[in-house]
Amino acid sequence: MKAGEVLRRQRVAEVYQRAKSTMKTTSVLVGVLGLTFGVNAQTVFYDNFDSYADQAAFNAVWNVGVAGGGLILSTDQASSGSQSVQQDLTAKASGIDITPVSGWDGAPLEWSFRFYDSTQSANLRQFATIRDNAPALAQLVAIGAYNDTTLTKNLITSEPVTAADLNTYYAARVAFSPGPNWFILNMDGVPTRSTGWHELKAVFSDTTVDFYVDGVLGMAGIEYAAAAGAVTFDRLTVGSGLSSANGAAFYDDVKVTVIPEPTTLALLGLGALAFLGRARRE
Ligand SMILES: [Ca+2]
Ligand SMILES: [Ca+2]
Repeated sequence: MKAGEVLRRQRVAEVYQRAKSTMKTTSVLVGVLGLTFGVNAQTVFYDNFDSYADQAAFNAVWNVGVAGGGLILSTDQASSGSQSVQQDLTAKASGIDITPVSGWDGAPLEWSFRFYDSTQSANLRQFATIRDNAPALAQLVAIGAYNDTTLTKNLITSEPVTAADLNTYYAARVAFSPGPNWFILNMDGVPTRSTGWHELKAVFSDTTVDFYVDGVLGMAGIEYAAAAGAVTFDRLTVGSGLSSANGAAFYDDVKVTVIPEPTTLALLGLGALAFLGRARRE
């Protein structure tokens, strides 16, 4: 179980105990627990690329920030259904504007996608991004495979990053201040690169972002915003827009969700209980 999940469950247990000691009605407790356990992530955006009848249909939807004609709708690989999108060896990218959304401590913003890594024997330039693009590009966060060995952002060891490191670990970028630009996702226990599908994910709180590879923390607590709500993400892109002469990649299941934390939900639940209690007395 992930540390965050353990913490979450502990909080749920605490809230339950608090509610149990103060509330008398069983049905009310059920209501609190329903709120705590039953309310799931709010999906802001999801695309599995399975609904597009053809390339033109995909191009019509992912039609902003397009480079090199956009990604290729493909049935060669798929994490879900039968289709994904591919960036081949040439510079390609496809973007879509989404409902502007921010990450908060009480309701973290999760952005994830499935990434098909084709080779680790040579460096790739294959990644996806989430951007605060409007009214002007103010933040750009990327995750994927990168080949810039001039990046000196091994945030754990402070040692220079080598080509071998970049073949071993996925990389991420927080491009604008207060971010550190590119760095590698090499915390202990993080899955290393391998051929096949991987889930790459960023979880944004008020001012920091955590990165996950296949659900395992790859780098934690990277600053991305000067203050809570300062960054509002409004655009997603798949494909690096850079040539990737050493390997192609596929992208699938691009998702943006807001995850209300149990404490937030429990507070909402307790608020509702207080209201109910008052209503009953009156
Ligand atoms: Ca799919
Ligand atoms: Ca914005």
